[in-house]
Amino acid sequence: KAILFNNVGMLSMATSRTTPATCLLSTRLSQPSLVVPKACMISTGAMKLPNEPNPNTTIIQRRSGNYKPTMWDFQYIQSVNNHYAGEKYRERFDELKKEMKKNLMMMVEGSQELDDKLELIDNLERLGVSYHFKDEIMQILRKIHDQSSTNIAADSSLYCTALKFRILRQHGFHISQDILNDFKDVNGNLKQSICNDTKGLLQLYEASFLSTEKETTLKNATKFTVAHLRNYIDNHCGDHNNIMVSLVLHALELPRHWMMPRLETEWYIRIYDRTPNANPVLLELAKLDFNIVQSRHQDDLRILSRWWKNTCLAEKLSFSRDRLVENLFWAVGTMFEPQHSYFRKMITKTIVFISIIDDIYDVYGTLDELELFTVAIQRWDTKEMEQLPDYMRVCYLALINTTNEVAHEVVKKHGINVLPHLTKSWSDLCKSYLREARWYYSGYKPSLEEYMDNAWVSIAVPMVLVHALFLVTNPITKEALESISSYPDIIRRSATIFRLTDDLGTSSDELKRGDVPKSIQCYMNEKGASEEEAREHIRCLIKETWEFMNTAEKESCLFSETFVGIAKNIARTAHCMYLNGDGHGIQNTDVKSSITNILFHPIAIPNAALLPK
Ligand code: 0FV
Ligand code: MN
Ligand code: MN
Ligand code: MN
Ligand code: MN
Repeated sequence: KAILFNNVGMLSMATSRTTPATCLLSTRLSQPSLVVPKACMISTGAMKLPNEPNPNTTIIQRRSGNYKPTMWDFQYIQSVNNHYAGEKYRERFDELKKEMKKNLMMMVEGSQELDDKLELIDNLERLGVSYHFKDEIMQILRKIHDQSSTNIAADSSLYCTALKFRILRQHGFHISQDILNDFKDVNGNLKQSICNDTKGLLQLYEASFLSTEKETTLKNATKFTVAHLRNYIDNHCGDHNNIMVSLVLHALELPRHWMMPRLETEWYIRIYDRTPNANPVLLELAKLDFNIVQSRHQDDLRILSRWWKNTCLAEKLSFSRDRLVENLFWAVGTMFEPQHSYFRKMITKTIVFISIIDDIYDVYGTLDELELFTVAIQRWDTKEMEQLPDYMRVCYLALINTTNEVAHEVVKKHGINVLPHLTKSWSDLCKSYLREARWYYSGYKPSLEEYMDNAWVSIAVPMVLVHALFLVTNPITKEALESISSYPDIIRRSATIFRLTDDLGTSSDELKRGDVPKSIQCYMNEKGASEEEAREHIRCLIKETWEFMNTAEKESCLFSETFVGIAKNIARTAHCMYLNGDGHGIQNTDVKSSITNILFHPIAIPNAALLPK
């Protein structure tokens, strides 16, 4: 039986629904011969379908991602154990934590310098241990905030002012950019006299990324500080022992506000170790906590890898990315604290399905199969499995199982059935995937606006965040439930940042294997711009979207701090994953070493320090 596609391989959803028989054909391997149009035969490395059928069948040529196998196999993952879950470490940790708490409590009423208080809080956050001292930190900050609104210290340094601004704003206190007015000249520009104050400039640089849309002082501060900090690096290059050089280089790569928290911690522990006058209690506490948290992530990973093996998805859909460890890394980037293990496991499973289903749409599936799969997802019914080719069938049922597992958890906890919200988020995602596939097969080149209108959905962040919302929100309010289906601003902005950073990192490879033009290419087509100009434009859009996100955060009271943190952290993890190309699919060495440092290698702690006092 021959199947004829129309010219561009298009088959509308309506057609496939009314005449399912037409669609079935390309997918049934037992069917004798398939006539495949040219559009489906674009191929870099043709692949055969699994369970090769009888020899009369024309094999559909499919594209290939040429993805490498995972770098961490099942046996290795099962053997991973850093031993920091042990009792002796717990006891030592508790001692250190108690001591730190005492210091912080003294600081609430204490007369320490403002710089010292702010610096300690900044270090606690950077070293990844502030989650143990939330109340104490808020008490200290509330005092600082109250004092700063009654007496304005005119002689504060740029360093202290910028640090205070950033920390207070990060914690939701109202603080105006006008606090920086002392550092502006009569024309309203930042004074030239600050341009040799590297420590102050660095803090101002970090503070400037908290800008909302309309805060021009802060926005100008980014440009000003970047120029002067680059200058500083040019004058000190090769000075590897200079901590300030390391700090500036690191900050210029990504500002604090855009950094994945665990990666910042792993990096900063090594810097803090080299810092003269480092607080020894804090340093040991940070190292120990890092390793204890890592051992929890290793527990997550061992459990997930048994689940992953058991799904047989890597084996049955061998064309797709086998990236379990990377997928957990995304989840860790989103929420690392040890108590959120269940969240991480469920989010990792969800991301596993993104990696696979995205590859089905982008690489492996024929357009007919994709139409079918999209309908099946919209209907969300196990009966739909009959219509699907073997490889999709396994994935479809596994997806339904995992999604049901999330819904089951929520109904147990809150008595609310969120399954319709979860399935809608998958349906929206698959529709956006299909739209891209249709563009690809028809050779259509969207404008940047038209592309982005779809691409913030097709990056899958809205789907992930809908799942995340239900997993962390307690109680789930009617307002949150009602607003979620239209994807509020905080979700859209996070998704946009993720999409744009993903395009910067992955589009070169995607175009080589055959894909729709991504944001960079859309802009080039539309404006006749060079690739470098387009990339610069995308980088500006990312900065601008962060400003929108900062505004949305200030204004949004609909969602918990935890959820807003997740939305920001997923974008931050994307910044880190795509900093030097495609860290997720291609497994570049930077991301490999990041993953190794976060998930596998504990930080060395001198043994002596662990002996009970
Ligand atoms: C996207 O890859 C993908 F599958 C990722 C990044 C997995 C993790 C996703 C989230 C945490 C939301 P790819 O670059 O192939 O995506 P596009 O959309 O460009 O095909
Ligand atoms: Mn860095
Ligand atoms: Mn893709
Ligand atoms: Mn895709
Ligand atoms: Mn991509």
